[in-house]
Amino acid sequence: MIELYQFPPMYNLPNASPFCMKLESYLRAQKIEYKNHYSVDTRHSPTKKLPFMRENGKIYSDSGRIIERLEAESQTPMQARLTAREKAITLGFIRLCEEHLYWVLVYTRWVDLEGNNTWKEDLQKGAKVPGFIFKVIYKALQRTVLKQLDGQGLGRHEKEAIYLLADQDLQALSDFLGERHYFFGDRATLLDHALYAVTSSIYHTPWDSRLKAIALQYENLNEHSKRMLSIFFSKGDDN
Ligand SMILES: N[C@@H](CCC(=O)N[C@@H](CS)C(=O)NCC(=O)O)C(=O)O
Repeated sequence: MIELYQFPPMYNLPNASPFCMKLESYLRAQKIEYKNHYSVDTRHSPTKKLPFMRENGKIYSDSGRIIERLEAESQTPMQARLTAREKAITLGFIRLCEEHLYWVLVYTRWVDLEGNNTWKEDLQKGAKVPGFIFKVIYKALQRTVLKQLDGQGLGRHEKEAIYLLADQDLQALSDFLGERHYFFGDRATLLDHALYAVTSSIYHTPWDSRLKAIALQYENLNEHSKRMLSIFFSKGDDN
């Protein structure tokens, strides 16, 4: 059985991390048995990021690479019915969600204090450490995040530009999804799992975030996020 190591649930979502959410809904969709271990400790992960999993004594990290391995081992891979073109589109859009739009979510949480941002307080509520220790940990984490945003490049733009870039991402995803329930066919495939994981995190942001206001303009993406949450976690109408 797979042992899944991921961050704890937050904001009435299965997870605070889109990558963890994507992997967990994939496992559920594929009816793969797993056991959850909630933790914020990234030290045992080969990439020092979550999620990671343990199977037969071996540890694997990176949601995308884990899914790739599970797909290769599966008798009924999720992506099998897609054409090469659909798989190519999937790869491009997943990169957009995870390597670009995700970073705007990170910026919204950790950097943009507009709209009564409660990220720090919300993290503190979930942390089981005294306030003064939390402050030190939070400062260190924020420093790391700022470095990552700078390295990725998004953090070097001014705020207006960052949200404009996110709007372009969401517009492209919304246009491509159109009126369909799923991107390809009548069942969710990997792109659906990657997308809802990021958009749900945006829609469930409890403060008045600029990113959430932008995303709410895309009704089909909001419906898609609710649909995926309700199918795989019996959640969805509470954002
Ligand atoms: N490509 C990785 C990304 C995982 C990732 O970025 N996880 C973040 C949380 S959303 C993390 O663990 N961050 C801790 C850190 O960067 O130190 C995947 O798909 O699993």
